[in-house]
Amino acid sequence: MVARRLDDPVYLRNSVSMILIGQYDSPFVRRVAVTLHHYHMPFERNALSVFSNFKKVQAINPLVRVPALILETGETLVDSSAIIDCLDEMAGPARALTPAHGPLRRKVLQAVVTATGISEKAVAVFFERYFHETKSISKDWEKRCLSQINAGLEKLEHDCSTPWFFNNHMSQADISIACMIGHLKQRVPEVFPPNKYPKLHALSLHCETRDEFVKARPSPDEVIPLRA
Ligand SMILES: N[C@@H](CCC(=O)N[C@@H](CS)C(=O)NCC(=O)O)C(=O)O
Repeated sequence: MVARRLDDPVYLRNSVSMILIGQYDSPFVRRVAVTLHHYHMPFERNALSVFSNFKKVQAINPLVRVPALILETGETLVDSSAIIDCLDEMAGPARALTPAHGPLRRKVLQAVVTATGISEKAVAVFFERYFHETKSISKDWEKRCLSQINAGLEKLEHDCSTPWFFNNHMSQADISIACMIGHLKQRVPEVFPPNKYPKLHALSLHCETRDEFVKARPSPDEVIPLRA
């Protein structure tokens, strides 16, 4: 069984390909997976859950957060930005989805941090709702997070070009934004009525038909376990 092999420390040490840890319902794990597929870099995946597999994830990342990527050398990388930085370096400057230098690098990175910032706020809203009874949810905190998400989406909608976020160049901005939107639709759907953000909606549809996105779609079992 693949899942058992991937839990075996001996197998992990001797693995010949990279191993991505985490479920695709996380926008951070998914953007790493889409990037790996885009670069045609072979990898295996261990879809550990930060909830139901707490101890196993903690053995890989003390913070119990995903994604983590175990390299062929056995080295473990955590945090999607640090992982993608490494993948860009492996892909080389000609193929890298984040330009190596100059104004476009700054623009791509700024769009990416807005997208990942929105995802962080969406995770915060989701956890606030998930871990509290309705009467105990902090309405002030929820309202603050939702307003931050809305402002971030408005900024991205304003800056969004076509067919890619930056005209004719597919970049890490497109991947991070599309993964962020996919996660919003799943977890906080009320913040993304498609007609409110037509350019982002079109970008998301454009991305989601591509092979690298289809290969990294969350399967129905990649969901947070229900509360007892
Ligand atoms: N900055 C991190 C964020 C990762 C993150 O927040 N991952 C979530 C899953 S969507 C997680 O593991 N949460 C568990 C926790 O923080 O307890 C990254 O880009 O990788």
